[in-house]
Amino acid sequence: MKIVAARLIVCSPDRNFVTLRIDTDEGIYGLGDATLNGRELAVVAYLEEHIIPCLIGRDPFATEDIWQYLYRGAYWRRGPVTMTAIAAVDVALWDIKGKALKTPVYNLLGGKSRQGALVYAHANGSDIPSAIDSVKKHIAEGYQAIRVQCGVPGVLSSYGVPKGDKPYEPAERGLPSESVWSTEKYLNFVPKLFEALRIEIGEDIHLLHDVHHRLTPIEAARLGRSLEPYHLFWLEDPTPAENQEAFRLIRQHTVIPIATGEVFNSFWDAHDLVRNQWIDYLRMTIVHGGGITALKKAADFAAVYQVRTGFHGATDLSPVTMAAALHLGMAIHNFGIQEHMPHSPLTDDVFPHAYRFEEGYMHPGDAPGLGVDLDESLAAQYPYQRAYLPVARTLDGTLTDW
Ligand code: KDG
Ligand code: MG
Repeated sequence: MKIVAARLIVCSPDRNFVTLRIDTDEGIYGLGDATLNGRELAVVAYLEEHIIPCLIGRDPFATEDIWQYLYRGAYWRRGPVTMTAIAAVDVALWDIKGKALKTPVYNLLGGKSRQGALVYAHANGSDIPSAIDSVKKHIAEGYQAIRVQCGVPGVLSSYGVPKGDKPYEPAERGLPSESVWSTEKYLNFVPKLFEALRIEIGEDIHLLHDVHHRLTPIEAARLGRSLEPYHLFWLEDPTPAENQEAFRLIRQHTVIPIATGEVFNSFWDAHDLVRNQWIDYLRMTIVHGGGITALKKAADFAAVYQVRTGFHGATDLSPVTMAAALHLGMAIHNFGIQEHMPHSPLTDDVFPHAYRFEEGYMHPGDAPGLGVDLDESLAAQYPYQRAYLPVARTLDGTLTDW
């Protein structure tokens, strides 16, 4: 079998998605997600100008060799644009392999290790009562694990909380909006949120929280310690992770489980975190971390240190990535949990898929390959629209981590 063509489909069914389609001489094609939120067209250019010409004529089964060719062969290693482009190729090739062998991708990665993938939903509210309502709504839908984000009194537009009555969506069309941040108000407020939640919903549901990289290590340690009575499933991105050593300090002060890695694009971003057991969950994602080939190795390395996976799964990761994450999550032994932020009904129509949610778990389905398709004529009705993630400033106007 040979690769005969590859092209990008860029569309915006409620939000932007970049999808790579690779075609073979046997009529089988594969899809890979190439969406890098807010920097979408950089990946399109990387693939169209620099990668696709090198793919034509290659054996699509050679996922390892093609990965190495694109990674080592470029000389310039790593970086989100490069690794997203490599991931798109890699995932499309695994899809082709599964379709050609007439089996779901999870069978090529070790077979099923579990019945389903535990997922966590996003609950949010502008204040504590509305956050509690949102959690109860998700419990009624069957979720057993729920991330909770809440408006902080005195802080305009907190992370993870929608501005209107539409579901929360991080990217906004137009130029970047600006939000305001106060560490002190946040640190004083969050324990009250989780105290109220445990009183209202009891002990059984897993609760998670995303700090979104906004604290210093010692502030994060204070937060972790103050949340210990509410036994969170995890505290996510407590501090930026470029300096992996920062997590040592957090670990010295609190036993709260720590998750990080959604912005990592190489396992080297996580190497010290994992081998020192400074984290409990690795959130690297298939689309930004180099694809199934790279994430399988990252997960296996993490398994040696009893670190489990918690793959990123926000709406900016397309249904192709959701499917890839579920296939890999079904197969590896150290799967922890999968983020599930449902796509809009329109996005789901553009990307018909075999995966499904049932009673707190997701199932990748048993279709050959990844089990996701792309309705190109529907996608064509929703062209790309420039969109960005917001930026954040502290109360005195200093730009800070969003
Ligand atoms: O593109 C950025 C989003 O995916 C990110 O802000 C979502 O932090 C996030 C999460 O945990 O889903
Ligand atoms: Mg996050």
